[in-house]
Amino acid sequence: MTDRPLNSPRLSDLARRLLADDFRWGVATSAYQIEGAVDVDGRGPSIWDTFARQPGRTVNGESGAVACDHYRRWADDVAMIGELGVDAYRFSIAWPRVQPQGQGAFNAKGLDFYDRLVDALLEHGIAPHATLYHWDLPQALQDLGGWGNRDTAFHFATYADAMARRLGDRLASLATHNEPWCTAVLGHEIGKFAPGDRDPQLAAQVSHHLLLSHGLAMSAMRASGARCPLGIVLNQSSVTPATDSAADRAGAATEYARFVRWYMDPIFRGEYPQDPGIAHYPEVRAGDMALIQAPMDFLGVNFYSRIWVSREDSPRPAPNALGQTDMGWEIHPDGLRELLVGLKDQYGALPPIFITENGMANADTLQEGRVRDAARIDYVHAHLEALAQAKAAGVDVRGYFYWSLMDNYEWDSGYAKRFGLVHVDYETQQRVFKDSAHWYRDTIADLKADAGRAAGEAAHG
Ligand code: IFM
Repeated sequence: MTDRPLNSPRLSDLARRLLADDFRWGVATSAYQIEGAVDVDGRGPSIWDTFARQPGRTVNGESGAVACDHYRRWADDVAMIGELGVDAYRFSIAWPRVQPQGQGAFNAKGLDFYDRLVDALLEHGIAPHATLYHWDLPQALQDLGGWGNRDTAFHFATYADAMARRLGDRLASLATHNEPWCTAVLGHEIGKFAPGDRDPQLAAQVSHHLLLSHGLAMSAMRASGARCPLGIVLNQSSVTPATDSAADRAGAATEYARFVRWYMDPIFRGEYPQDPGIAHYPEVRAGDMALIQAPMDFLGVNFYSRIWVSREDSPRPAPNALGQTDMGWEIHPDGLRELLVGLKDQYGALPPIFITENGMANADTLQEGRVRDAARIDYVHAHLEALAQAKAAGVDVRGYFYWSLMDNYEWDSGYAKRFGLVHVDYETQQRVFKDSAHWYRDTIADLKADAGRAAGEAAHG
Protein backbone atom coordinates (compact mmCIF):
# COMPACT_ATOMS: atom_id res chain seq x y z
CA MET A 1 0.00 0.00 0.00
CA THR A 2 1.37 3.44 -0.88
CA ASP A 3 0.35 6.76 0.62
CA ARG A 4 -3.17 7.92 0.07
CA PRO A 5 -3.11 10.52 -2.73
CA LEU A 6 -3.31 14.15 -1.70
CA ASN A 7 -6.60 14.65 -3.43
CA SER A 8 -8.88 12.04 -1.91
CA PRO A 9 -12.50 13.07 -1.88
CA ARG A 10 -14.74 10.78 0.12
CA LEU A 11 -18.07 9.62 -1.27
CA SER A 12 -21.18 11.21 0.21
CA ASP A 13 -23.27 9.29 2.71
CA LEU A 14 -25.86 8.68 -0.01
CA ALA A 15 -23.28 7.12 -2.31
CA ARG A 16 -21.73 5.14 0.53
CA ARG A 17 -25.12 3.74 1.40
CA LEU A 18 -26.32 2.96 -2.12
CA LEU A 19 -23.12 1.70 -3.69
CA ALA A 20 -21.89 -0.40 -0.79
CA ASP A 21 -24.10 -3.42 -0.86
CA ASP A 22 -24.25 -5.97 -3.66
CA PHE A 23 -22.54 -3.61 -6.09
CA ARG A 24 -19.90 -4.76 -8.56
CA TRP A 25 -16.69 -2.72 -8.91
CA GLY A 26 -14.60 -3.25 -11.98
CA VAL A 27 -12.20 -2.03 -14.60
CA ALA A 28 -12.48 -2.51 -18.36
CA THR A 29 -10.30 -3.02 -21.44
CA SER A 30 -10.68 -4.39 -24.95
CA ALA A 31 -8.63 -6.88 -26.93
CA TYR A 32 -7.25 -4.74 -29.74
CA GLN A 33 -6.41 -1.91 -27.36
CA ILE A 34 -4.19 -3.97 -25.06
CA GLU A 35 -3.28 -7.41 -26.41
CA GLY A 36 -0.75 -6.70 -29.17
CA ALA A 37 0.61 -9.97 -30.65
CA VAL A 38 -1.50 -9.47 -33.75
CA ASP A 39 0.27 -12.11 -35.80
CA VAL A 40 1.06 -14.61 -33.07
CA ASP A 41 -0.33 -18.11 -32.46
CA GLY A 42 -2.57 -18.14 -35.51
CA ARG A 43 -4.50 -14.88 -34.99
CA GLY A 44 -5.93 -13.64 -38.27
CA PRO A 45 -5.80 -10.00 -39.36
CA SER A 46 -8.57 -7.66 -38.23
CA ILE A 47 -9.99 -4.54 -39.85
CA TRP A 48 -8.05 -2.42 -37.36
CA ASP A 49 -4.73 -3.91 -38.48
CA THR A 50 -5.64 -2.97 -42.03
CA PHE A 51 -7.05 0.46 -41.19
CA ALA A 52 -4.10 1.52 -39.02
CA ARG A 53 -1.71 0.71 -41.88
CA GLN A 54 -3.45 3.13 -44.23
CA PRO A 55 -1.68 6.53 -44.30
CA GLY A 56 -3.33 9.28 -42.27
CA ARG A 57 -5.89 7.09 -40.51
CA THR A 58 -4.40 7.16 -36.99
CA VAL A 59 -2.16 9.57 -35.07
CA ASN A 60 1.46 8.87 -36.08
CA GLY A 61 0.21 5.83 -38.00
CA GLU A 62 0.03 3.96 -34.69
CA SER A 63 -1.63 0.56 -34.42
CA GLY A 64 -2.42 -2.05 -31.77
CA ALA A 65 0.40 -4.30 -33.02
CA VAL A 66 2.15 -4.15 -29.63
CA ALA A 67 -0.20 -2.06 -27.45
CA CYS A 68 0.25 -3.15 -23.80
CA ASP A 69 1.67 -6.53 -24.80
CA HIS A 70 -1.07 -8.05 -22.68
CA TYR A 71 -1.16 -11.26 -24.74
CA ARG A 72 2.22 -12.12 -23.21
CA ARG A 73 1.87 -10.25 -19.89
CA TRP A 74 -1.65 -11.42 -19.05
CA ALA A 75 -0.67 -13.25 -15.84
CA ASP A 76 1.03 -10.17 -14.37
CA ASP A 77 -1.88 -8.03 -15.50
CA VAL A 78 -4.37 -10.27 -13.73
CA ALA A 79 -2.29 -10.04 -10.55
CA MET A 80 -2.28 -6.25 -10.98
CA ILE A 81 -6.07 -6.19 -11.29
CA GLY A 82 -6.17 -8.19 -8.08
CA GLU A 83 -4.01 -5.53 -6.37
CA LEU A 84 -6.54 -2.90 -7.39
CA GLY A 85 -9.08 -4.59 -5.16
CA VAL A 86 -11.84 -4.66 -7.77
CA ASP A 87 -14.18 -7.60 -7.95
CA ALA A 88 -14.72 -7.62 -11.72
CA TYR A 89 -12.81 -7.24 -14.96
CA ARG A 90 -14.40 -6.51 -18.33
CA PHE A 91 -12.42 -7.56 -21.39
CA SER A 92 -13.21 -8.45 -24.98
CA ILE A 93 -12.49 -11.55 -27.00
CA ALA A 94 -10.66 -10.93 -30.28
CA TRP A 95 -12.78 -12.69 -32.88
CA PRO A 96 -9.80 -13.00 -35.30
CA ARG A 97 -7.76 -14.65 -32.55
CA VAL A 98 -10.26 -17.41 -31.92
CA GLN A 99 -11.67 -17.76 -35.45
CA PRO A 100 -9.12 -16.23 -37.82
CA GLN A 101 -11.37 -16.16 -40.91
CA GLY A 102 -14.51 -15.16 -39.01
CA GLN A 103 -16.15 -18.39 -40.17
CA GLY A 104 -15.06 -22.01 -40.31
CA ALA A 105 -12.23 -23.36 -38.18
CA PHE A 106 -11.54 -22.12 -34.66
CA ASN A 107 -7.98 -21.54 -33.44
CA ALA A 108 -7.11 -23.69 -30.43
CA LYS A 109 -4.31 -21.38 -29.25
CA GLY A 110 -6.60 -18.38 -29.30
CA LEU A 111 -9.29 -20.22 -27.37
CA ASP A 112 -6.70 -21.43 -24.84
CA PHE A 113 -5.62 -17.84 -24.20
CA TYR A 114 -9.10 -16.81 -23.06
CA ASP A 115 -9.50 -20.02 -21.07
CA ARG A 116 -6.32 -19.22 -19.17
CA LEU A 117 -7.33 -15.59 -18.67
CA VAL A 118 -10.75 -16.50 -17.29
CA ASP A 119 -9.34 -19.16 -14.99
CA ALA A 120 -6.66 -16.81 -13.65
CA LEU A 121 -9.25 -14.10 -12.98
CA LEU A 122 -11.37 -16.56 -11.04
CA GLU A 123 -8.34 -17.73 -9.06
CA HIS A 124 -7.82 -14.10 -8.01
CA GLY A 125 -11.48 -13.73 -7.03
CA ILE A 126 -12.21 -11.42 -9.98
CA ALA A 127 -15.45 -11.94 -11.91
CA PRO A 128 -14.82 -12.16 -15.68
CA HIS A 129 -17.19 -10.05 -17.81
CA ALA A 130 -16.56 -10.68 -21.51
CA THR A 131 -17.62 -8.85 -24.66
CA LEU A 132 -17.71 -10.65 -27.99
CA TYR A 133 -17.22 -7.74 -30.35
CA HIS A 134 -15.19 -4.65 -29.56
CA TRP A 135 -14.57 -3.55 -33.16
CA ASP A 136 -11.91 -6.00 -34.39
CA LEU A 137 -13.79 -7.74 -37.21
CA PRO A 138 -11.78 -10.45 -38.97
CA GLN A 139 -10.46 -8.87 -42.18
CA ALA A 140 -11.59 -11.96 -44.11
CA LEU A 141 -15.21 -11.02 -43.35
CA GLN A 142 -14.59 -7.39 -44.30
CA ASP A 143 -13.35 -8.68 -47.66
CA LEU A 144 -16.84 -10.16 -48.12
CA GLY A 145 -18.56 -6.85 -47.27
CA GLY A 146 -18.12 -6.75 -43.48
CA TRP A 147 -21.09 -5.57 -41.44
CA GLY A 148 -22.69 -4.29 -44.64
CA ASN A 149 -23.20 -7.94 -45.60
CA ARG A 150 -26.14 -9.59 -43.82
CA ASP A 151 -24.22 -12.89 -43.74
CA THR A 152 -21.81 -11.39 -41.19
CA ALA A 153 -24.63 -11.36 -38.63
CA PHE A 154 -25.02 -15.12 -39.02
CA HIS A 155 -21.26 -15.72 -38.76
CA PHE A 156 -21.25 -13.62 -35.59
CA ALA A 157 -23.98 -15.79 -34.06
CA THR A 158 -21.92 -18.93 -34.73
CA TYR A 159 -18.86 -17.35 -33.13
CA ALA A 160 -20.90 -16.11 -30.15
CA ASP A 161 -22.40 -19.51 -29.54
CA ALA A 162 -18.99 -21.18 -29.68
CA MET A 163 -17.65 -18.72 -27.09
CA ALA A 164 -20.66 -19.15 -24.81
CA ARG A 165 -20.20 -22.93 -24.93
CA ARG A 166 -16.50 -22.66 -24.26
CA LEU A 167 -16.42 -19.98 -21.53
CA GLY A 168 -20.01 -19.53 -20.38
CA ASP A 169 -19.67 -21.86 -17.40
CA ARG A 170 -17.11 -19.46 -15.86
CA LEU A 171 -18.13 -15.99 -17.10
CA ALA A 172 -19.99 -13.52 -14.92
CA SER A 173 -21.56 -12.05 -18.05
CA LEU A 174 -21.26 -12.10 -21.81
CA ALA A 175 -22.12 -9.06 -23.95
CA THR A 176 -22.61 -9.36 -27.67
CA HIS A 177 -21.46 -5.91 -28.83
CA ASN A 178 -19.62 -2.94 -27.44
CA GLU A 179 -21.00 0.39 -28.67
CA PRO A 180 -22.58 -0.57 -32.00
CA TRP A 181 -23.09 3.16 -32.70
CA CYS A 182 -19.32 3.50 -33.06
CA THR A 183 -19.05 0.60 -35.48
CA ALA A 184 -21.93 1.92 -37.58
CA VAL A 185 -21.42 5.68 -37.51
CA LEU A 186 -17.70 6.19 -36.83
CA GLY A 187 -16.76 3.20 -38.99
CA HIS A 188 -19.17 3.59 -41.92
CA GLU A 189 -20.57 7.14 -41.96
CA ILE A 190 -17.80 9.40 -40.65
CA GLY A 191 -14.91 7.11 -41.56
CA LYS A 192 -12.91 7.88 -38.43
CA PHE A 193 -12.78 4.22 -37.37
CA ALA A 194 -12.19 0.98 -39.29
CA PRO A 195 -13.14 0.16 -41.96
CA GLY A 196 -13.21 3.89 -42.76
CA ASP A 197 -16.29 4.14 -45.01
CA ARG A 198 -18.24 7.37 -45.51
CA ASP A 199 -21.70 6.26 -46.56
CA PRO A 200 -24.71 7.12 -44.32
CA GLN A 201 -27.02 4.61 -45.97
CA LEU A 202 -24.45 1.86 -45.50
CA ALA A 203 -24.02 2.97 -41.87
CA ALA A 204 -27.78 2.59 -41.28
CA GLN A 205 -27.70 -0.90 -42.79
CA VAL A 206 -24.64 -1.81 -40.74
CA SER A 207 -26.39 -0.71 -37.54
CA HIS A 208 -29.27 -3.03 -38.43
CA HIS A 209 -26.95 -5.94 -39.15
CA LEU A 210 -25.20 -5.35 -35.82
CA LEU A 211 -28.53 -5.44 -34.01
CA LEU A 212 -29.60 -8.47 -36.01
CA SER A 213 -26.33 -10.20 -35.12
CA HIS A 214 -27.03 -9.43 -31.47
CA GLY A 215 -30.48 -11.01 -31.75
CA LEU A 216 -29.22 -14.05 -33.65
CA ALA A 217 -26.41 -14.52 -31.14
CA MET A 218 -28.80 -14.22 -28.18
CA SER A 219 -31.08 -16.80 -29.70
CA ALA A 220 -28.22 -19.22 -30.52
CA MET A 221 -26.67 -18.87 -27.06
CA ARG A 222 -30.00 -19.35 -25.28
CA ALA A 223 -30.79 -22.39 -27.43
CA SER A 224 -27.54 -24.04 -26.46
CA GLY A 225 -28.13 -23.34 -22.77
CA ALA A 226 -25.67 -20.50 -22.10
CA ARG A 227 -24.86 -20.50 -18.42
CA CYS A 228 -24.02 -16.82 -17.85
CA PRO A 229 -26.08 -13.61 -18.03
CA LEU A 230 -26.31 -12.27 -21.60
CA GLY A 231 -26.72 -8.69 -22.80
CA ILE A 232 -25.30 -5.84 -24.87
CA VAL A 233 -23.23 -2.72 -24.17
CA LEU A 234 -24.43 0.60 -25.62
CA ASN A 235 -22.71 3.98 -25.52
CA GLN A 236 -25.18 6.61 -24.44
CA SER A 237 -25.28 10.31 -23.54
CA SER A 238 -27.68 12.83 -22.25
CA VAL A 239 -28.54 15.37 -24.95
CA THR A 240 -29.02 19.06 -24.17
CA PRO A 241 -30.43 21.70 -26.51
CA ALA A 242 -28.25 24.83 -26.33
CA THR A 243 -31.33 27.03 -26.08
CA ASP A 244 -35.04 26.56 -25.63
CA SER A 245 -35.69 27.42 -29.30
CA ALA A 246 -37.89 25.03 -31.28
CA ALA A 247 -34.98 24.36 -33.64
CA ASP A 248 -32.60 23.40 -30.84
CA ARG A 249 -35.18 21.23 -29.11
CA ALA A 250 -36.00 19.42 -32.35
CA GLY A 251 -32.29 18.98 -33.02
CA ALA A 252 -31.77 17.52 -29.56
CA ALA A 253 -34.64 15.09 -30.09
CA THR A 254 -33.07 13.96 -33.37
CA GLU A 255 -29.66 13.50 -31.75
CA TYR A 256 -31.19 11.50 -28.92
CA ALA A 257 -33.02 9.36 -31.48
CA ARG A 258 -29.83 8.76 -33.48
CA PHE A 259 -27.60 8.05 -30.51
CA VAL A 260 -29.71 6.46 -27.78
CA ARG A 261 -33.10 5.45 -29.20
CA TRP A 262 -31.62 3.97 -32.41
CA TYR A 263 -30.42 1.00 -30.32
CA MET A 264 -32.79 1.07 -27.36
CA ASP A 265 -36.01 1.20 -29.39
CA PRO A 266 -35.33 -1.90 -31.53
CA ILE A 267 -34.16 -3.90 -28.50
CA PHE A 268 -36.93 -2.84 -26.11
CA ARG A 269 -39.76 -1.79 -28.45
CA GLY A 270 -39.10 -3.70 -31.65
CA GLU A 271 -38.90 -0.67 -33.96
CA TYR A 272 -36.57 2.10 -35.11
CA PRO A 273 -37.35 5.61 -33.87
CA GLN A 274 -39.17 7.77 -36.40
CA ASP A 275 -37.77 11.29 -36.45
CA PRO A 276 -38.02 13.90 -39.22
CA GLY A 277 -34.31 14.64 -38.83
CA ILE A 278 -33.26 11.07 -39.65
CA ALA A 279 -32.68 10.61 -43.37
CA HIS A 280 -31.45 7.02 -43.58
CA TYR A 281 -33.29 3.88 -42.50
CA PRO A 282 -32.11 0.31 -43.11
CA GLU A 283 -33.81 -2.51 -44.96
CA VAL A 284 -35.48 -4.67 -42.30
CA ARG A 285 -36.68 -8.17 -43.16
CA ALA A 286 -39.65 -9.94 -41.65
CA GLY A 287 -38.73 -11.51 -38.33
CA ASP A 288 -35.65 -9.32 -37.72
CA MET A 289 -37.26 -7.18 -35.05
CA ALA A 290 -38.53 -10.18 -33.11
CA LEU A 291 -34.98 -11.53 -32.97
CA ILE A 292 -33.52 -8.18 -31.91
CA GLN A 293 -36.03 -7.97 -29.06
CA ALA A 294 -34.63 -11.11 -27.39
CA PRO A 295 -34.91 -10.67 -23.60
CA MET A 296 -31.59 -9.74 -22.01
CA ASP A 297 -30.22 -10.37 -18.52
CA PHE A 298 -28.41 -7.02 -18.28
CA LEU A 299 -27.85 -3.78 -20.15
CA GLY A 300 -24.37 -2.27 -20.26
CA VAL A 301 -24.22 1.52 -20.51
CA ASN A 302 -21.02 3.37 -21.41
CA PHE A 303 -21.15 7.03 -20.43
CA TYR A 304 -18.49 9.70 -20.94
CA SER A 305 -20.07 13.07 -21.68
CA ARG A 306 -23.17 14.78 -22.99
CA ILE A 307 -24.14 15.97 -26.43
CA TRP A 308 -24.92 19.66 -26.89
CA VAL A 309 -27.17 20.49 -29.79
CA SER A 310 -26.89 23.98 -31.12
CA ARG A 311 -28.43 24.99 -34.42
CA GLU A 312 -26.70 27.72 -36.40
CA ASP A 313 -28.83 30.53 -35.04
CA SER A 314 -28.18 29.57 -31.39
CA PRO A 315 -25.40 31.10 -29.31
CA ARG A 316 -22.60 28.75 -28.25
CA PRO A 317 -23.19 27.25 -24.79
CA ALA A 318 -21.12 28.74 -21.97
CA PRO A 319 -18.08 26.61 -21.06
CA ASN A 320 -18.75 24.12 -18.31
CA ALA A 321 -17.03 24.94 -15.00
CA LEU A 322 -15.87 21.33 -14.70
CA GLY A 323 -13.95 21.68 -17.94
CA GLN A 324 -13.19 18.96 -20.44
CA THR A 325 -11.05 15.86 -20.72
CA ASP A 326 -7.96 15.41 -22.86
CA MET A 327 -10.30 14.09 -25.58
CA GLY A 328 -12.02 17.48 -25.58
CA TRP A 329 -15.15 15.89 -24.07
CA GLU A 330 -17.16 18.03 -21.68
CA ILE A 331 -17.19 16.78 -18.07
CA HIS A 332 -20.85 16.65 -17.10
CA PRO A 333 -21.49 14.01 -14.42
CA ASP A 334 -25.12 14.99 -13.95
CA GLY A 335 -25.69 13.79 -17.51
CA LEU A 336 -25.26 10.24 -16.20
CA ARG A 337 -28.07 10.70 -13.70
CA GLU A 338 -30.23 12.44 -16.30
CA LEU A 339 -29.62 9.71 -18.87
CA LEU A 340 -30.37 6.81 -16.53
CA VAL A 341 -33.47 8.36 -15.01
CA GLY A 342 -34.64 9.20 -18.54
CA LEU A 343 -34.20 5.59 -19.66
CA LYS A 344 -36.22 4.38 -16.70
CA ASP A 345 -39.02 6.82 -17.50
CA GLN A 346 -39.00 6.10 -21.23
CA TYR A 347 -38.58 2.33 -21.29
CA GLY A 348 -40.09 1.21 -17.99
CA ALA A 349 -38.76 -2.06 -16.66
CA LEU A 350 -35.26 -2.56 -18.05
CA PRO A 351 -32.90 -5.38 -17.16
CA PRO A 352 -30.32 -4.54 -14.47
CA ILE A 353 -27.89 -1.89 -15.69
CA PHE A 354 -24.12 -1.95 -15.38
CA ILE A 355 -22.04 1.11 -16.14
CA THR A 356 -19.65 -0.84 -18.31
CA GLU A 357 -17.44 2.16 -19.13
CA ASN A 358 -16.84 5.59 -17.65
CA GLY A 359 -13.57 7.42 -17.42
CA MET A 360 -11.40 10.20 -18.76
CA ALA A 361 -8.32 10.78 -20.82
CA ASN A 362 -5.89 13.04 -19.00
CA ALA A 363 -2.51 14.46 -19.97
CA ASP A 364 -0.80 12.34 -17.32
CA THR A 365 2.92 12.42 -16.67
CA LEU A 366 4.97 10.02 -14.62
CA GLN A 367 7.30 11.97 -12.34
CA GLU A 368 9.51 10.28 -9.80
CA GLY A 369 7.36 7.20 -9.95
CA ARG A 370 4.08 8.98 -9.40
CA VAL A 371 1.19 10.20 -11.58
CA ARG A 372 -0.78 12.96 -9.88
CA ASP A 373 -4.08 12.66 -11.73
CA ALA A 374 -6.37 14.53 -9.35
CA ALA A 375 -8.63 15.44 -12.28
CA ARG A 376 -9.39 11.77 -12.86
CA ILE A 377 -10.18 11.20 -9.19
CA ASP A 378 -12.60 14.13 -9.31
CA TYR A 379 -14.15 12.79 -12.51
CA VAL A 380 -14.81 9.33 -11.08
CA HIS A 381 -15.94 10.69 -7.74
CA ALA A 382 -18.48 13.01 -9.41
CA HIS A 383 -19.82 10.25 -11.67
CA LEU A 384 -20.23 7.88 -8.74
CA GLU A 385 -22.24 10.56 -6.94
CA ALA A 386 -24.42 10.94 -10.04
CA LEU A 387 -24.83 7.17 -10.18
CA ALA A 388 -25.93 7.07 -6.55
CA GLN A 389 -28.51 9.76 -7.32
CA ALA A 390 -29.83 7.70 -10.24
CA LYS A 391 -30.04 4.70 -7.94
CA ALA A 392 -31.86 6.78 -5.33
CA ALA A 393 -34.34 7.71 -8.08
CA GLY A 394 -35.09 4.03 -8.65
CA VAL A 395 -32.67 3.04 -11.44
CA ASP A 396 -31.51 -0.55 -11.03
CA VAL A 397 -27.72 -0.09 -11.37
CA ARG A 398 -25.64 -3.05 -10.28
CA GLY A 399 -22.05 -2.11 -11.02
CA TYR A 400 -19.45 0.32 -12.30
CA PHE A 401 -16.44 -0.40 -14.50
CA TYR A 402 -13.79 2.27 -14.88
CA TRP A 403 -12.45 2.71 -18.42
CA SER A 404 -9.72 1.77 -18.48
CA LEU A 405 -7.61 -0.51 -16.31
CA MET A 406 -4.47 0.87 -17.94
CA ASP A 407 -3.40 3.33 -20.62
CA ASN A 408 -3.82 1.71 -24.02
CA TYR A 409 -4.34 2.17 -27.75
CA GLU A 410 -7.04 4.78 -28.16
CA TRP A 411 -7.99 3.88 -31.75
CA ASP A 412 -7.46 6.73 -34.22
CA SER A 413 -5.83 8.79 -31.42
CA GLY A 414 -3.08 6.19 -31.06
CA TYR A 415 -1.22 6.19 -27.76
CA ALA A 416 -1.51 9.93 -27.13
CA LYS A 417 -4.63 9.72 -24.96
CA ARG A 418 -4.28 8.12 -21.54
CA PHE A 419 -7.45 6.75 -19.93
CA GLY A 420 -5.87 4.32 -17.48
CA LEU A 421 -5.88 4.04 -13.73
CA VAL A 422 -2.50 2.46 -14.36
CA HIS A 423 0.21 4.32 -16.28
CA VAL A 424 1.90 2.36 -19.05
CA ASP A 425 5.38 3.21 -20.31
CA TYR A 426 5.13 1.91 -23.87
CA GLU A 427 8.93 1.62 -24.23
CA THR A 428 9.42 -0.65 -21.22
CA GLN A 429 5.83 -1.85 -20.68
CA GLN A 430 6.23 -0.91 -17.04
CA ARG A 431 2.89 -0.42 -15.24
CA VAL A 432 2.58 2.13 -12.40
CA PHE A 433 -0.55 2.82 -10.34
CA LYS A 434 -1.65 6.44 -10.77
CA ASP A 435 -3.04 8.36 -7.78
CA SER A 436 -6.50 7.52 -9.15
CA ALA A 437 -5.77 3.79 -8.90
CA HIS A 438 -4.92 4.20 -5.22
CA TRP A 439 -8.05 6.28 -4.70
CA TYR A 440 -10.27 3.78 -6.52
CA ARG A 441 -8.81 0.87 -4.53
CA ASP A 442 -9.21 2.73 -1.20
CA THR A 443 -12.75 3.83 -2.03
CA ILE A 444 -13.82 0.29 -2.90
CA ALA A 445 -12.15 -1.06 0.24
CA ASP A 446 -13.98 1.54 2.38
CA LEU A 447 -17.33 0.62 0.85
CA LYS A 448 -16.72 -3.06 1.30
CA ALA A 449 -15.77 -2.45 4.92
CA ASP A 450 -19.07 -0.55 5.37
CA ALA A 451 -20.98 -3.42 3.80
CA GLY A 452 -19.15 -5.92 6.01
CA ARG A 453 -19.95 -3.92 9.15
CA ALA A 454 -23.61 -3.63 8.15
CA ALA A 455 -23.81 -7.37 7.51
CA GLY A 456 -22.15 -8.06 10.89
CA GLU A 457 -24.61 -5.80 12.70
CA ALA A 458 -27.56 -7.42 10.92
CA ALA A 459 -26.30 -10.88 11.89
CA HIS A 460 -26.14 -9.84 15.53
CA GLY A 461 -29.66 -8.44 15.45
O1 IFM B 1 -11.35 3.49 -25.71
C1 IFM B 1 -12.72 3.55 -25.95
C2 IFM B 1 -13.35 2.19 -25.87
O2 IFM B 1 -12.76 1.31 -26.77
C3 IFM B 1 -14.82 2.26 -26.17
N1 IFM B 1 -15.48 3.28 -25.42
C4 IFM B 1 -14.86 4.57 -25.36
C5 IFM B 1 -13.41 4.45 -24.97
C6 IFM B 1 -12.77 5.85 -24.89
O3 IFM B 1 -12.83 6.48 -26.12
